[in-house]
Amino acid sequence: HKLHPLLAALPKCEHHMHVEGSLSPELLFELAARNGVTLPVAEDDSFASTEALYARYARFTSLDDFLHYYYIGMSVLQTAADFETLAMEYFKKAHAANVRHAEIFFDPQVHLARGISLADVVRGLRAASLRATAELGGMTSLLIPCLLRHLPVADSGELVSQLREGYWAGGDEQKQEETVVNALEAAFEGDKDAVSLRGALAGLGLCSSERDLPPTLWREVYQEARRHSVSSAEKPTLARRGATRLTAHAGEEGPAEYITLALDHLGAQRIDHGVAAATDPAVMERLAREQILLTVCPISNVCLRVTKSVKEVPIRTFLDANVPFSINSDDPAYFGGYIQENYCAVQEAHDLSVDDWATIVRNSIRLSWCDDARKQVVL
Ligand code: ES4
Ligand code: ZN
Repeated sequence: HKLHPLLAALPKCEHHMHVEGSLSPELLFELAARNGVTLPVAEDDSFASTEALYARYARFTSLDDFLHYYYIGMSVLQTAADFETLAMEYFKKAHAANVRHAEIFFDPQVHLARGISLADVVRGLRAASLRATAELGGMTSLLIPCLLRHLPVADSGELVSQLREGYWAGGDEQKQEETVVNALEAAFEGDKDAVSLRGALAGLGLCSSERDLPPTLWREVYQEARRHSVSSAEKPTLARRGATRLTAHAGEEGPAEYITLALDHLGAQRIDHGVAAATDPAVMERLAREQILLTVCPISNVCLRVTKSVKEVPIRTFLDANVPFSINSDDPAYFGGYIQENYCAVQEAHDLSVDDWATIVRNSIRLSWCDDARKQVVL
C-alpha cells in the first residue's frame, strides 16, 4: 500500500503487549532444551516442532483456546536471564518498527505458581528495559503486572500485597525509606539479590479469560492498589517517580457493560481491547468525553475470532466518535504480527487518511503513561 512507508516511519507507542506472548516457537524450544523443561505431548502433537506449533497457532478458536498454549509456552521461562532475553528480543523488534515507548504486560501469578520469584521475573524484565534505553535509541518502557481472571480473586489479592510491599513506587514513604536503606546495606554487603525493585513496576492490569468473569469481582483488589497510588496533583514528586496506573482488559470477548464496570468499579484509567464499546452508544459517548484510551489489537481480534476480519474492528466508528485508541500487537509471537503488521492491516482494511493516522499517533502518545517530557521527545 502507498501509505506503508509512512506507517513504518511513524513514531509509535505500544500499550498492549504481553511479554510472554512475544515468546517465539524458536525461543520456546531453545529455552525448553536449555532448562530441561518437558513440553506436554498434546493429542495433536503441536509441540513436535516449530512448524507444528506455528500451524497450531494459526488455528485458535477462542481466547481460552489460545490461553491454553500461551500458559504452556511460558513454562520454559525459568531464570531472570530468560526473561531478559525474551524482553530484549521484543524490544529489538519494536525498535525496528519505530516504537519509541512500550508499556508491556506480564503475568506474575503464573510464574509464582511455578516456583519462580517475582524478584527474578522483574529483575530480568527490568534489565532488558534498561538495556533497551541504552542500546535502542533511548526507547523507554514501563512494566505492568496483570492479574489473571481465571485464578481465584484471593490469589490476585496476595499479588497486590507483594506489589505494594516492594515493587510499586509511591505509597508509604516510611516504608520506601526503609527499602532504600536495606538495599544500600545489601549492596554494601555484596548481596545483589536484595537491590530494591521499588518503582520497577508502573501499574496494574487484569487479563486472561473474560466470559462470565465481570470486573466487579476484582473491585476490592483494585481498591487496595488505588489506596497505594498517588495522584499527581497531591504528591507531584512521588508521582514523578511513578504513580500506580490502572488498566483492565474488558470488552474483548465480554460485553460493553464490562467496560463500564471496569471504569466504575476498578477505577481503570484505560481499557485493553474494548472493541465491544462500539455496540453501545452510551459507552462510546463516555469514552470520548473522558478520553479513555482503548488499546486495540486488530490481528489478535481476528486470530481469537472476536471479529471475523480487521474490517470488522470498529476503527472508523472510534475515529468518528472521537474515542481515542492505540493499535497494538497483544501476543505477537502467537498471532503472527508485531505492531507494524497491525498498523498495515488496519490500513489495508480501513483505507485511512494521513489525518486519521495523525489522530491515532497523537492519541497514542498523549495517553501514554510516560512523563510529559518524554512525550515531547517521542513526538
Ligand atoms: C491475552 Cl488476547 C488476551 N486476552 C486476554 N488476556 C490475555 N493474556 C494474554 N493475551
Ligand atoms: Zn491482551
